[in-house]
Amino acid sequence: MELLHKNIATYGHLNDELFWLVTIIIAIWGGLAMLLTIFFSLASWRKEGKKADGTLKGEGFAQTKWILIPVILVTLCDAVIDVKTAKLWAEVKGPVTTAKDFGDPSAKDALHIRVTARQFTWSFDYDLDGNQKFTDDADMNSQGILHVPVGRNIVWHLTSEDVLHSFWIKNLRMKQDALPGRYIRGWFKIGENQVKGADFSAPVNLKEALTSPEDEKAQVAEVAKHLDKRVFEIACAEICGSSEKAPEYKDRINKAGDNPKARREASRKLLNSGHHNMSGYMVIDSKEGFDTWVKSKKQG
Ligand SMILES: [Cu+2]
Repeated sequence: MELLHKNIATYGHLNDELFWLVTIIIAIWGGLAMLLTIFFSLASWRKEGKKADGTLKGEGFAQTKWILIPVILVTLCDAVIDVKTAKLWAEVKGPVTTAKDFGDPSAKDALHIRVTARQFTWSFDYDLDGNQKFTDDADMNSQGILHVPVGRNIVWHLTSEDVLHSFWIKNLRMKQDALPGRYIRGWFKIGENQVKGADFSAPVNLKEALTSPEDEKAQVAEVAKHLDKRVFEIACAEICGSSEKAPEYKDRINKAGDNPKARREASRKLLNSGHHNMSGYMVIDSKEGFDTWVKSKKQG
């Protein structure tokens, strides 16, 4: 059984190793402190005929060693965590913060994608001609569904059009707040090893707009078929705030009175007017599959 969500990013293992290292260190020290507290509480239980040794002032090494030795050991553990954290940070943030043009020479063929969050949806602009302008004739947009090719460096430029949002793809071990008026860059690469066993022979057909109950049904079935193999969830991890239309929907619920259909419809609209409803999907394609998807989308 996998305890963590499946990792598909090439740098993801560094994140997971750090997670387990911190968890184990805390478990050992926390468990030890707990056991010693219980042990000493029981060992110094009041006994018939045995008197207390008097008040301990804690000045001698016999007492201070209980503080000094753990402090030194815990600090050493911290140092190991810090070194591993620095390595992870350099891997995840280094390529997009130290060089203007995604410095890693192997990243020349990086695909740049502008990710725009708005109440309440994700919008993806693909820079297909490589000039990082996103809106040229050659470029392309998709709503809610992000297609990425396997084995290629993807650089995302994240922004928000209205409020704070939080771009979260758990399988990429990546979560980043989106701020209005600011572009925050990050990158990832989905390694062939990470999606080993996924079937790339046929395209995954997810629709950007669902206009009928049949559409919704087909979408759910297609997602279920490929989830955690070629399809991965995109969520907004921002929780506060709701649509400016929320008061209107609340008002409609109140006015619906005994009309169950109107009530249900307004309730549903209210429920869907929050960040939690910004779910989207990332579809992994083979390199050729991605080109085919671009072509078919351009042809409409
Ligand atoms: Cu949001």
